[in-house]
Amino acid sequence: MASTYKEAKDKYAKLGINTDKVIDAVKDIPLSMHCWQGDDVGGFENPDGGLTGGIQATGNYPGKARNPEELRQDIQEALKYIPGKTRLNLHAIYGEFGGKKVDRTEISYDNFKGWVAFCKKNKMGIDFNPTYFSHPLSADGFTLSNANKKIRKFWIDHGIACRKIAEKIGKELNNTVITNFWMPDGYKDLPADRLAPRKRMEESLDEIFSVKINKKYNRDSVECKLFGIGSESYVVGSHEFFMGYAVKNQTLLTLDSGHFHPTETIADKISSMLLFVPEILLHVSRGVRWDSDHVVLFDDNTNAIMQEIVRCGAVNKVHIGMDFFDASINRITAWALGMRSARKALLAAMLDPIAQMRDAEKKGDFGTRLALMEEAKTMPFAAVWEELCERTKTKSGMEMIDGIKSYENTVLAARK
Ligand code: RNT
Ligand code: ZN
Repeated sequence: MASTYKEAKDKYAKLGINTDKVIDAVKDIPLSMHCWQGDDVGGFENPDGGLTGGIQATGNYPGKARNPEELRQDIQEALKYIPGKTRLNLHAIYGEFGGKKVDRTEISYDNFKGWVAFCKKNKMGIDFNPTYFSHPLSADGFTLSNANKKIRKFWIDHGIACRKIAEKIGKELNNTVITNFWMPDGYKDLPADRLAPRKRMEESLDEIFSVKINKKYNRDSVECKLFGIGSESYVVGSHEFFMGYAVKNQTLLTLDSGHFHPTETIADKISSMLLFVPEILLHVSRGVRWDSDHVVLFDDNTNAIMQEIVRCGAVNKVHIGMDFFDASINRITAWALGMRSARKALLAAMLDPIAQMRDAEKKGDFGTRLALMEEAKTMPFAAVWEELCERTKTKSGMEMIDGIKSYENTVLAARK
């Protein structure tokens, strides 16, 4: 135990906070790491197919994973630098298809066995996503809300196939998979009919969710969005659409930090939605001027999100997942920094003097409330973070930076 930690521990103790207990608790809160940072949302179905759906990974940093083995190798490397319980978030296009063409309606659990084995070995839970983009049948911009019945049916069947895969994964791991539905459906320019696609989207989802799946092993979530590239004027699955859908059908609701107006933060939405949906899924991301999916940092936005989860007492009801993909930097650095930042923010939120802040609030003493929030920022947080990394045997600081560099110079550099 470092002496700086002992000092920090004493300081926090004066505020009534037991840092040992907090370290113990925070390391067990699962954070879901998205597989798609590792290969720029490419997947293995058609690696040269290109990313569509109005999302974009920009950059061309060398050494990206080209197959499941490389992706797993990179995840394994990233895990050395990521403290605490980590889940793996898979997209349907990351199945292992053995060079065969397996269409999205045909995928099955067997295509994901390799991932299950990997996650068992690493004691990781799995989350899942049907892939409603990067496919010829999503090329006109519409999937579950497509006016063409056959296309709609195709995507409904894909959704059902994914829920079944997720259920089986959950059974195998004796754990609950959260399956997230994000559909890019929308128009670049002003629609003449905003209602009909939304009605079709609702009906398609109803059909997908009418298939009985054991909730112990799979729970479904729906993700809203303001706009995408090429769907600037209209997105079928807007915030109101999916908030309404989730409340009515009691599914989970996914809140992605990049999916709202630029000055709107998802932090303030958590306490409201917790009253009306059973659970929430977060896609923690960092939009720079638009939904650019930059690497998550230990910044005000991430802190505000984690503070809300902790202050709502909702660590068991809010599933925290990452959603960023930067192709312009080392992808393992991206994973490590994003995951570490989220965990840091969670730790910081749990070290806040919440009882004192609430006491001041009750008394109407808002000056003290504000002062406590400001004082908390200069508490010796870094020492507690370092202690958490040490206790979880996580490499940090220069050891992390040098470790990733040497992996880049050896493993990544050999990928040509
Ligand atoms: C897109 C959504 C969605 C995707 C992933 C790859 O804007 O955020 O969650 O990023 O499914
Ligand atoms: Zn997202």
